[in-house]
Amino acid sequence: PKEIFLKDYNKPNYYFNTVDLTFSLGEEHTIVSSNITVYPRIEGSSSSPPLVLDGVDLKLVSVKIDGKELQEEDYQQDARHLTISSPPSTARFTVEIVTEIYPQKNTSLEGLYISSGNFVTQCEAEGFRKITYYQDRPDIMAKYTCRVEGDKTLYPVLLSNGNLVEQGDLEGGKHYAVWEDPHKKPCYLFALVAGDLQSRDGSFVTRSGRKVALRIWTPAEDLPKTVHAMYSLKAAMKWDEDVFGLEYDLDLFNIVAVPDFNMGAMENKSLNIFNSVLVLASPETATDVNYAQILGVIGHEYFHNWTGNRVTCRDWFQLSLKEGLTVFRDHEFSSDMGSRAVQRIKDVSYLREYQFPEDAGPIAHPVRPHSYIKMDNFYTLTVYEKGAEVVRMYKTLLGSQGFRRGMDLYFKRHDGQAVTCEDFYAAMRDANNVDFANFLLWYSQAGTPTVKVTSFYNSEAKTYSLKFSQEVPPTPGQAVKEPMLIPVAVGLLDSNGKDMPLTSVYHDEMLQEVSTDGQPANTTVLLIKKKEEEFLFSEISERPVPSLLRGYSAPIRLDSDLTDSDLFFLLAHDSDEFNRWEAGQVLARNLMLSLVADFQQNKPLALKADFVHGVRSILSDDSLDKEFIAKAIDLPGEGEIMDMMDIADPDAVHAVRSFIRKHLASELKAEFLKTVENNRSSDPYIFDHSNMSRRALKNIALSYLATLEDAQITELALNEYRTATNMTDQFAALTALVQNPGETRDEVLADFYSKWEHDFLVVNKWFGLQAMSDIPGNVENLRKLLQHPAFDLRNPNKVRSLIGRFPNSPVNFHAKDGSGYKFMGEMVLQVDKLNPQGASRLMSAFSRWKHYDETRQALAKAQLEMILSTNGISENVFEIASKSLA
Ligand code: B3K
Ligand code: ZN
Repeated sequence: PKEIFLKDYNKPNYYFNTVDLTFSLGEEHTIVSSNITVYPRIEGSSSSPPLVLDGVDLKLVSVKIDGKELQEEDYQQDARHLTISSPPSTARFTVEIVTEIYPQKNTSLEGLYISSGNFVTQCEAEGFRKITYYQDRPDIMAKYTCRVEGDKTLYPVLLSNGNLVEQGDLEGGKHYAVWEDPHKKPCYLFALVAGDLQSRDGSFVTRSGRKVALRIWTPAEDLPKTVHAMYSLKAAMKWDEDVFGLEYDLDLFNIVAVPDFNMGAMENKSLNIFNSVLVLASPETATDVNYAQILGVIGHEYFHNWTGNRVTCRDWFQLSLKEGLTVFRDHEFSSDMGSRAVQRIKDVSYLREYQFPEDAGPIAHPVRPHSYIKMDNFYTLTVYEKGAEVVRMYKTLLGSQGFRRGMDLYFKRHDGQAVTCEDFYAAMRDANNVDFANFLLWYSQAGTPTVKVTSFYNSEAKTYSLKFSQEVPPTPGQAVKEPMLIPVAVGLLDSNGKDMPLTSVYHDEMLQEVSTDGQPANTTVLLIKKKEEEFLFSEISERPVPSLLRGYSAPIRLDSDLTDSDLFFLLAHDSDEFNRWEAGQVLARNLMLSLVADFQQNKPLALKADFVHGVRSILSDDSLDKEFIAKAIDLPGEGEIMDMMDIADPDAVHAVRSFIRKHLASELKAEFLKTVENNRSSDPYIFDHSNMSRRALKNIALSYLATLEDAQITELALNEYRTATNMTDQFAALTALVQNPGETRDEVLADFYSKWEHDFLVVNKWFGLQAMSDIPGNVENLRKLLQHPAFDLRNPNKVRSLIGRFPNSPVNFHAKDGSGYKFMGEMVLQVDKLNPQGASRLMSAFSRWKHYDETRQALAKAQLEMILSTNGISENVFEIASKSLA
């Protein structure tokens, strides 16, 4: 396998101007004809460089240049390329290529494939080369037309990018449609769908008066479940106009939902293709979490129209240019549609639970990676989630208006271009006339920085000092790191819990006025630029409690000298809601880590009264948002705690987390029962913040209560399960009940399946719930479920539910007998034969194998070695396995 490096980027020798494609769809094979107008990058040079086209799994039928068929000596072919040795040295020539492909046999789900009898494409990152020979790289941007021909009965709907310009009937029961996309695009944004689908139609009038037809396509029986997706699309279109001044640029926007899809969704120009789970929702079948994800992802793909499509990436190393930015935009969108604080809590929890471990293990890579073997392996949490945090930091540094100026300049400069992360940085810098020099290190240095803070109050001088020191840990290939620019948003609380006015601060021997520009009142952003920095606030009349890293202003690990009593104080008073939650999390993390140490030394576990008291006071504080309460009383995940340990101990962490949950449930039983009672409702399901919050709070209370394994509670939960009028409540009750092994568990699982066996998305929830279960020896249940009639190794959602979710139960995945690792090792190899992308994603379960004890390391290593030594593994799996073992 060949490793590709960012430093080796070269401009292409040829550009493409127009691309005319014709697909003749068939049951045995599909014929693809492509007609490309080509021009050299350097015009008029005497000898023309070869034209190298990418192509994989293609049968070449013919190649013509300027209408003349090439003879075999005029080109070379290998497993990955078609090279035309000496193309004409004219300013412009045409290349016509005919290939034959086999979508019916394509289980990799990239290129053209079949899902539920319909033709679907997925081209990002490098799937277009499985359709035809092409320069498959994002800096080749061209105007496309696409003619699709197929059987009229089997494929009544024929879609591609852009506008429908012609359609009609053909002989032999066939028909055709011609699509024309007026916008230049890279081939990864090409799409085609052909099948028996129906649409929900809507419309949106842009602020400049363009009337856009909106269509969401699904099989007929699923159409009723597209109401929420249509609502989400309109909300996203409006939001992008309001917040970024960005309008949609065509008269038609299509979304197609398909059941077999490798990831969540794909932003193909005007023809977004979605995994059904991110489109279809009804109150009876989808949870609040599903509804919120649909809103976020429909937004995300729509927002790509500007951040990704109009302005795209020069090369795949720049992926975060579009993904980090678009994730940031979808987070902002979801914040504006719901609760900003709660959205921030969700996003940060996710980052810490999953991205931090990635950034600390063998696959750690910068937001802009330096090299890859398979690009598909780099659609990572680091590129997406840490990338979004990097964009958020620009906004924190520049303020809302400054950030908007930067975005405006970015589009003004680069519309229609394929650009780099430096171009984005330069637009932000130039629009604001600021220099934030070492900020670019966020793109090139991997690893989560740790920032230590110590504070000192001088009661005589009335000054308060905050001393910071930063450390970026070594990561594979990057032993030594430089200090980065870290924005730390800070407020100081007085003894009444109110924000102190901040007037001036000394830094680098200079007295500066405090700027709270663009920040909430009395919050200032301190810029940590060097390894060590001190800031001295003046006119501080009493010892304050500092609220540090407000809103989580940088993706770092903060290590402060706050005491438990400071943290309880912040939990009760901080005006920054995120930091109120965070104070509780720090308390919980400290508690969990100290109990883990007790557990490891066989000491009895005990819970401090002030912790129980803290949870009780949050739970009974009517002034708080209910979803905030639900988040605040939820303990940090097991992954987050293990990530903080030198040697992760899944058994200890699980025992401790379960102990605290059970103990809280018994101490606060009355409060939890009251919470369930008070937040029940039999009103029809509404997806809005107040109803979601109510359900979230009720359901977390129920989940705590169910840890008690008490007959009365089981009855209560069963009753919630039976009387639930929506999936959120029904699934929450089911989840609560199946925590404990036994007859009730088996019965209720069987009941749920028999209720929902006709609905594949609900059945996936059922698989997922069982996969994540902590009940002892669960791996045997999963092996049985692999044989279940509803399971299918070819469908990525099913694989993700039943196999991909298994590591969410660390006790079972990391079982000391190695049974979990063995199961996963076998599954990786089985899936790899069908779908390398899916297999490689499963590998992430092993990504921190060196972080466990020696016994576990040996067992995990044996699986990795077994995988790596297997003949015929994909490049995708090879890359992750070999890097994990390096
Ligand atoms: N851009 C796609 C991801 C494509 C992944 C290819 N392996 C979805 C998204 O991030 O919007
Ligand atoms: Zn994206």
